[in-house]
Formats: sequence, structure tokens, C-alpha cells
Amino acid sequence: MALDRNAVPNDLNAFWMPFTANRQFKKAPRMFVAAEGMHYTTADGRQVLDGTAGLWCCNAGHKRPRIVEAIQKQAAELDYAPAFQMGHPKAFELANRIIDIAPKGIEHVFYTNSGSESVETALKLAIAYHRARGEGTRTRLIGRERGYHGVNFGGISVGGIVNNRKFFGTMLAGVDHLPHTHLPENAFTKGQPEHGAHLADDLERIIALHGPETIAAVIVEPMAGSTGVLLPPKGYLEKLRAITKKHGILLIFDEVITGFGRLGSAFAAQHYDVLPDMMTTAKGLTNGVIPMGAVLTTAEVHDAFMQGPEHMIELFHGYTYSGNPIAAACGIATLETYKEEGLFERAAELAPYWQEALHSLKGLPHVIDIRNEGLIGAVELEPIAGEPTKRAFSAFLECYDKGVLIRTTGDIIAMSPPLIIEKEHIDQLIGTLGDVLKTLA
Ligand code: PXG
Repeated sequence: MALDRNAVPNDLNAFWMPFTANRQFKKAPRMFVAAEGMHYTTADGRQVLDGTAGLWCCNAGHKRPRIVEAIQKQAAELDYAPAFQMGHPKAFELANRIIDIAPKGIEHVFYTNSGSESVETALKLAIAYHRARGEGTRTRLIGRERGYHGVNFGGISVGGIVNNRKFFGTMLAGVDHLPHTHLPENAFTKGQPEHGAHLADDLERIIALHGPETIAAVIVEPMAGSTGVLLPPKGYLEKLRAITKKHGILLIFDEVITGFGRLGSAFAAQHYDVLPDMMTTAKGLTNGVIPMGAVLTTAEVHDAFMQGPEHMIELFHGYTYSGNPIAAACGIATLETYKEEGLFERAAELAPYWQEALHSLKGLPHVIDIRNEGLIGAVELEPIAGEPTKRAFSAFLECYDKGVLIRTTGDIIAMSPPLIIEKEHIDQLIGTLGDVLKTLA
């Protein structure tokens, strides 16, 4: 049956779509009009299995009753409260609930509205923290090649994805990058790779180059998602922690993807048992339903600001929508849903099945690597010579037509399904991808 993707009444011209091939899309639109549980409904009435939890954010799946109800109720009760110099109870309640599931040692929550804003906030906090303690020379920031920390200027400066950086000028000064952790000898490793802990030693080289007293923070994704699922080699994060600690440098984990159960623990910091000074979050905090992010910090970071006259604002930073009531209500309902349904534990339980299913694709045409951890996975394809990204994008389109949603980044296919996924769905997702790979040019 021919698909009628134009079965929507609108002109598509006005909306300039983000991170999208606009002209390709508008010729053959892919529109979702409804969602429930593990599935989207398309404008042409088909069910599409959500293999990506939206954009790695709908960890509890779609149209969850508790979340829907909480948002409806909150909108009718208190729609907005000023975020500065005023409060409302749910923002405090949510902060406490986040701290309840956060690693021991993380004690404070600063709200934002997205992962990108969480990153900007954490970077600013790092610099201001050192200044508040009388170490104002610590202003340099260190990120990592292939890192993704959102799209604002701080985030693209410490980020390491060339297309997200090269169009946008000089960015922040005083930024260095660690090498990425993608090593060919780790190909087809299940879970954390054996090789590569030594890559963290490069931090010592960067520190020696500039002097530790100039460096504020190191920011990394504990598991790099956007670049195509790169796991931290065994011992790598521990080394980063030891080196940063030794030199008085803050360590920031960007947990925008890994937060809220993706790896089978609430946070990657727990999964890998490494405690950073700050964690950036968003996405799964509200199940992707209402925009909200949060930076989580230790007491040490927070307390450094709590000085001077009590009537004075301690931190000149925040957003109109920080801790927005509807977002806060959504966050509380989301965390309740995760807890009630044991979704983080479920992710850990399903991880071995997910791993074997993914690795069953080894040997199919074009497959040059497969990586996985928790309920996240990537299948890397050999690019078509001279036409990078085309092969994976074709796989994405084919899968969509066959009723499953995957993501691609370059020639890497990434999947991160809602944590409510059933084994049958895993079979369908991986089975469909396998069928598509067999026929792909
Ligand atoms: N940090 C990390 C680690 C992320 O993955 C952000 C920050 C920025 O979050 P916001 O909310 O500003 O988008 C992200 C976002 C993909 C994909 O498919 C990944 C993200 C967003 C959209 C798509 O790779 N990551």
C-alpha cells in the first residue's frame, strides 16, 4: 500500500526544523500524531515501534496515565510561579526526590529547561565555584573529542563533534579536549571495553601544559551517546576522577542521556561507581514530556556560594522557567512511575537479552562494530565511499517504513528504547533492522 505522508493539512514551509534535512523531510514528511506505551501512530495511521525513546528521553514510554494526570492537575492549580525570589512546593519536592535517587554525596539541584542549559549552568558554576573560593585563575574547561554537550556556546566549545562546531566561529576561549575513546581493537565488545583506560592519562599532559591552577573543570559524558554510543573503557572514568581530584579540578558528568535508568541504575555515576562533583541532566527527568533539566551538585560546590550577607543573591544565574510548576509536577510523576514500575531495575534485567539481540547482527552486510550497555546500543556501518551518512540514513528510512524507529548519527545506528520494552519488541526492533541491513545497498 502506498503511504500518504501528506495526509496533514498544514503548509510545512514556515517551521524550520532542528537537526533535520528540511528539504528532504518536507518532500516526504514523517509525522507522528499520537503515542502510547511503546508505539507512535503516524499521520497515515501506522504503528511505529519506538526504538529510541523519542530522542533518548521517554524512558517510561508514552502517554503514561500518572504523568498525563499530574500535568493536567497542575495546570488547573498553579500554572506558573516566578522562579526568582519566590517558590512553590513542587519544585522543592522534586529536588528532594532527585536527591533520593542520586549518588550519595550529590545533595543539590539547580533547575534548567534542557540539557544544553544544564551544561551551560554547570560550566558557569564550575568557574564561579573556584572564584568564590579564591581561585579565580581556574577558568579553563576541558571536554573531549566526539563529546556532545548540547548546542549552546559553552556546550559546543567543550563538545567535540565537528559539524556542531565548525559553522559557529571561535566559541569559548580556553578550552582543551581529551582524546575520544573509540579504539578499533575494542570492536564488537559487549559492554565496557577492555582497552583504553590510558586515554585518561592525556589529562595529565593538558594539565602540565597549562598549569592546574588555570583549570576549572573537566566535562565528559560517562557514556557518550550522541556520537554513536561509546562506552568508557574499564578504569577510564576512575582515572579521570583520580587525576581531577589530585589537581583540584571539578569533574562534571553529562548525564543527559545516561540519567534516569538508561544503563540500569538511576545514573551512570552509580552504574560505574565514580562520583563526579556535578551531573547535568534533562530528558528522562520528565520523561521528555515537559522541557526540564537539572544540574546536580555536591554540598561542597553548593556551599562555596553560601557566603556573604544573607539578603544578597548568591548566584547570578537562572531561567524564567527554572523549576516551572508543570514541569516539576511532571518530574514528580515521572520519578514515581519509574519507581512504582521498577524501570531502572527492569533496564538492568533486560540488558543481557538486549545485548545478545544486538550482537546477533554481527556478520550482516556493512556492520563494522556493535556496542551496548544497559538499554542502549549502536550498530556502526561501513560508510558508502564518498557518501558518508547515506547508508545509515537509508536504513533509518527503511526501518521507519517497516514500522520501527531508530536514530542515526553519521553511519552509526543508535537505539535506546523506553525501559518498558518487552522481549518481543526487542525481537521486532532488531529483526527489522537485520532485515533492512540485508537488503541495503
Ligand atoms: N548533553 C548530552 C550528553 C546530550 O546527549 C544534551 C546535552 C543537550 O540536551 P538538549 O535538551 O539541549 O537537547 C544532549 C542531547 C541524538 C540526540 O539522537 C541526542 C541529544 C539530543 C537530540 C538527539 O543523538 N542529546
